[in-house]
Amino acid sequence: MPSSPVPALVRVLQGEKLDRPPVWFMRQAGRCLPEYLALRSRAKDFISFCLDAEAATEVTLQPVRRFPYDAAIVFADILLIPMALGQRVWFEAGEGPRLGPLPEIAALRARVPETNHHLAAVGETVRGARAALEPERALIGFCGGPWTVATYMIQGRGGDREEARAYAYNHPAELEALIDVLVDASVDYLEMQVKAGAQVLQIFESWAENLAEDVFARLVTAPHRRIVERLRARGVTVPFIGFPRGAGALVEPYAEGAPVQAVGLDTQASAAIGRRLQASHAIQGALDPLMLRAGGEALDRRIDELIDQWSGGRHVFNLGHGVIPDTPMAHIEQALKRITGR
Ligand code: 1CP
Repeated sequence: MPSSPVPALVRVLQGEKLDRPPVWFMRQAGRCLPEYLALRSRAKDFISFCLDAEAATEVTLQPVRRFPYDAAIVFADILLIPMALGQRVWFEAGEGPRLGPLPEIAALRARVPETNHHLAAVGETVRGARAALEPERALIGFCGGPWTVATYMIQGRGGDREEARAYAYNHPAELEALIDVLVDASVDYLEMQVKAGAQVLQIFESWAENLAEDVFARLVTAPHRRIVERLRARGVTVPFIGFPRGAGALVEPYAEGAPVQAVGLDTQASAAIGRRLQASHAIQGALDPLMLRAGGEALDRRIDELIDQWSGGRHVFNLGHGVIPDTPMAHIEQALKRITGR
């Protein structure tokens, strides 16, 4: 019986260097696709849309139908975890996420065993997407980094993270306890995604910037290490991508301290830092989403440059942050053609 091919993304994360980097884009599902917006306009609200497995499976698959991406990412959101733990979460149209008051840590902790019960629909989405996806394409599961999720829980919204950083200094014990709860819930949630068919896991630490070195080690690197180690102890073998966006020079101590197989790089990451990381890791990312939106010859030139500068090691082509909602489809097509030749 012929065995199914190992997707290019998984091969690179497991240690192979391929001639062309596999490619996917963060936030490729949802956001900019017209077929997403049509489906989304019929949903009651964003959270119920994420928890409608049939709709979420469809949205997961939409980008790979249109473009030659090497992976699909499950359609969900990092703020489903606070919702599962009992904090109110909703989305204000045109503004972004809003969260109700932060519950007592003990109340959040008591809900951890129920996480997967509340998020069972995401498991179904993963199962449905994996069943429909060609074997050559990988399916990526994800969670938010505990610090990033905590910033939303503390502030009740996005915006600058000053309030969350102030909380970290004013209430260090409470913050550690909150992060512990998020680590525990994320471990259960990621295990569920792998059992349902996720072949790669990414931790989105979108707000890793502006943290002092020791604080970064405690709030970002150590919790990521606990997540990966706990999943390994449960027999989970899939590769991890850690993405500490905004880490700057701290991305190197991060890569040493968090046992991830790939490190996501943001738009400011230099060629040199990427090359140093490639000695021990696969690297992913760095194309500015604004450049993708702008398109034109400069986009092709930058794509060639990124591929060239990191061709000596393991590289997963991606953006340095998510696709911007009003990115023209033609520019995504242009980028993928340049990267894949298709
Ligand atoms: O109205 C809508 O259609 C809602 C827009 C939307 C979408 C499509 C939100 C609200 N979340 C998502 C899906 C989503 N979010 C995915 C799956 C799709 C994909 O990646 O292709 C993923 C992986 C996320 C992850 C996510 N959510 C992050 C980490 C990545 C990043 O962009 O930094 C963060 C920070 C969130 C919070 C969030 N959810 C939604 C918004 C608008 C935001 C950001 C708010 C802010 O800027 O603070």
